[in-house]
Amino acid sequence: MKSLTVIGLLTLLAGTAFAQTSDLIISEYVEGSGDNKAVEIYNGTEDVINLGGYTIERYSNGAVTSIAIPLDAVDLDVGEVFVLANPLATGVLLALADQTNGNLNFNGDDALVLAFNGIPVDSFGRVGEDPGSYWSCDDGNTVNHTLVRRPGVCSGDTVIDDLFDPCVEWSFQPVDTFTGIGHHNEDCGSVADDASSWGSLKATFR
Ligand SMILES: [Ca+2]
Ligand SMILES: [Ca+2]
Repeated sequence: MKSLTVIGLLTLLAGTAFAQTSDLIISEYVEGSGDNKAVEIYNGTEDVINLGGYTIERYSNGAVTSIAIPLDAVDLDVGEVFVLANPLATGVLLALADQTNGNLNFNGDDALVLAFNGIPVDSFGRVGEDPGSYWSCDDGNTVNHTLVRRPGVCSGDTVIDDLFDPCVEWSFQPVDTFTGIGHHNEDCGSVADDASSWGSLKATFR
């Protein structure tokens, strides 16, 4: 048996916990023309997650109270995304949607929160702040753009009312870009290729 210190083992186990996203995250935000609005939600955890109990909350124009959209209680497989769109969106976007809801009608200055049983697990924007027309940074702003979560983001933004700089965790694409909808790329690792999975741990001890 190879020698493996307790600290080494703990490091491996910690690596396992770090290897996936900690909960669902918002992986894409579509603030397009007309009613082309959508949110993509990604399951980067190691477990199938049923979306029952999850909501998208919309906080409009600096409001501190929200309109909640319950997600359909369907199973979201590991590595898969769920797309919520406005029902009046263009057909190309609707074809990519798993669920539609008319309350998904933000327009750049509205904060969104992904919550589970009312507890925030991720957010976009800053609840309680009306930024005018949009939040902005050097790369762009939150109106008339598609924003994709950066691959290195492995946990949600659960502090819903602090400063929001969209450049930190999001990359910008032109208005009405839908080519990234339906899949998400991250480099948080996965169970299959994680060197600290139980399988490789057992192999290490063998
Ligand atoms: Ca935040
Ligand atoms: Ca995507």
